[in-house]
Order: sequence, then structure tokens, then C-alpha cells
Amino acid sequence: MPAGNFPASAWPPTSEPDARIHVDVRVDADARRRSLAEDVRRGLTATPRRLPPKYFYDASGSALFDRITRLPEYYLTRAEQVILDARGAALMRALRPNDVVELGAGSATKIRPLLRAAPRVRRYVPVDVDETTMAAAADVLIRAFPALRVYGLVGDFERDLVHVPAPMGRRVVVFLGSTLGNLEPPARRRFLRSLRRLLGTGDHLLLGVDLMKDPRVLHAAYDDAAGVTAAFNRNVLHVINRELDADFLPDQFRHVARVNEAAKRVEMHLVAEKAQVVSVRALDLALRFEPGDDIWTESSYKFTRPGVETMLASADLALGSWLTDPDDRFALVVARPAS
Ligand code: SAH
Ligand code: AVI
Repeated sequence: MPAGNFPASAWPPTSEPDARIHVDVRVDADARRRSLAEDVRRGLTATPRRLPPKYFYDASGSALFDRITRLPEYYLTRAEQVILDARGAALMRALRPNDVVELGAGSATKIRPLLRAAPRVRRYVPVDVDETTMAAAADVLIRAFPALRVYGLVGDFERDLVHVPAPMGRRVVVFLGSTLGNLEPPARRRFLRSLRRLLGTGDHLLLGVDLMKDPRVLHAAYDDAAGVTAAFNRNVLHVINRELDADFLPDQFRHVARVNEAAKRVEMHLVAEKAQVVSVRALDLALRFEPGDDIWTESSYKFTRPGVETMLASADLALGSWLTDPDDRFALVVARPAS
């Protein structure tokens, strides 16, 4: 399809022809509560106790994450931004997208300079579990880009990519910040295969990945001196208290970051400081913790170039460009369908 021509049917909403923001809520508050309930029951009665990191991101969790991105120890966002500033505009000019899908878009700040360099983009599709942050971001974007329409998909990118609307011309899928590293390898493989289905001939993936490095640098990034990452980690207990009527005392759990060099990941844990019984009333569940008992709340995998090439190939994707910051901390990867 020639750039700039889009089928009229590709833009819902038919009921609001002048609307420039359309939000498709695939995970509403009830669905989110149901999946949290299942994950808490399964994860906190298993050994080791685990919780998926997607529950960090209610409005407070997203605000805490935004603070993390400005911490001196958390180099990831700055390193990625250095690459985006140096190469992002030229990349977008070369890829010439009409349609941009951004996974885990959050506050959608990184996309703005990229959209500025890609005047043919007519539609931006952020996909995120956090509806509040997405709504605010969509508002800012339509003011900044008068020709842009925003189709927000509030959903879980591990399950809901089938609900991404059909492409409006050439597409770039953007997945920044190394959020891919928060998926465990089997889930990551499944996810990349479903992401591949969003791409046709001439489309591209722009992927940000954090690189393996000195464990001391990694540890500091996940255990900052100001305690913001600790508050972000404990936020998941506040979410469970509110959503499932539980009585965790988050301050009685210590934030622990561990670098697992063999597995190329940083783990975040919450470790009980005292013996306690926590009741999760919505699940009719009592959880006993002894001092030192641990909840594994996040893995943040770190990558190498050969590892990324293998991972992409297993999802029928081929590496195009590999761009790093001058300190080789972070990589911005351009990939395309391999077949
Ligand atoms: N892209 C931004 C934000 C990264 S924070 C950046 O690079 O700075 C991770 C984002 O992914 C958050 O906005 C969070 O709400 C979202 N997220 C995490 N798990 C998700 C999931 N399973 N499905 C959809 N969004 C998810
Ligand atoms: C969103 N994600 C890539 C962050 C990370 O680095 O794994 C989340 C985070 N966890 C602790 N600090 C930041």
C-alpha cells in the first residue's frame, strides 16, 4: 500500500469519527484482579515463592519506575537515550513507518523524538497494562502531533498482541527499555513468536536490550542508595493488599538485588525480616513467612550480541543493525522478518 493511504476501516471508532484517541481495554480492573488472584495463589504457595513483575505497574509503580529512570545508578535509560539521540531519527527516516506499535510504552516519552523524525506515521499503538499512564501519554501525544491518531491497547503483551489492530501501512514495532529482559526465557520465546506475527514484509522491530557487564554496576542499578528501587519492589505488596484485601506489612520485607552471572540476570527479591502470617482475604489464604523467607519478584536478563541473534532467529527474525552507546552498556537492535 502506498505510504499515506490507509483503509478507512483500519481506524476504529466508527461511533466517534472525529476522535483521535481510541482505547481498547483488554485487561480491565476486574480481569487484572482475577489474573493477580491466580498468580498470587499459584506463585506464593509454590517453592520458591514468585510473583510476575507486571504487577509492579499500578499508577504508583509507574511513577516509581519513572523516578528509577532518573537515578544515578540506573544507567539503562540514559544509555538507551544516548543511542536514540544519536541514531534514532536517522533510523526512523530509513524505516519510513506509517504505523508504530510500542510495547510496554509506559509514559511514552522515548517515542516522541522518534515520531518527530517520522512524519508519515499516522497511527501510534501503545500497548501497556497501566491504563492511567497510557491515557495521560495519549493526551500529550495528540497535542504534540496534530496528524497522529492513538489506538491504545490496555492489555498484557504476553497475551493480547492478537488484539493489535491490522497494520495501516508500513509498521515498526518498538520495544524499548530492555523490558524484554523481564520475561523468563520460555515466556520470551513465546512472546517473540507472537510479536513476529505483527510484522509483514518491509516491517521492522526496534528493540532495546541491556548488555551483560560488571556485576557491581548491575547490582547498584537495582539497589540504589536512595531506596527508590526498594520502594518499587515493595509496591507489589501494596498492590496485593489493595486488590486482594491482604495485610502484608511491606516495610517488614527487605529489598534484595542479586546478580546471577551464570544466568545473566539481576534478580529482585523481597525477604521477610520477621516471622509473620499474612492473610489474603479475597483468596481465603493464610501465608506463613519465617525470617529470611523470600519472594522472587523480578528477573532482569542481560544480553550479548550472539545471544540476541540466536533469540531472534528462534522467532523467525533476523538482526539488521546493532547499535550501542559509547560505553557498550546497552544495545538498540533493528530486526526484520527472516522469511
Ligand atoms: N518503555 C518505557 C517503560 C518501561 S517500564 C521505557 O523504556 O522506559 C515497563 C513498562 O511495561 C511499564 O509501563 C509496564 O506497565 C509495562 N508492562 C510490564 N509488563 C507488561 C505486560 N505483561 N503487558 C503489558 N505491559 C507491561
Ligand atoms: C522495565 N524493566 C526493564 C526494568 C528493569 O530494569 O528490569 C524494571 C526495573 N526493575 C528494577 N528497576 C527497574
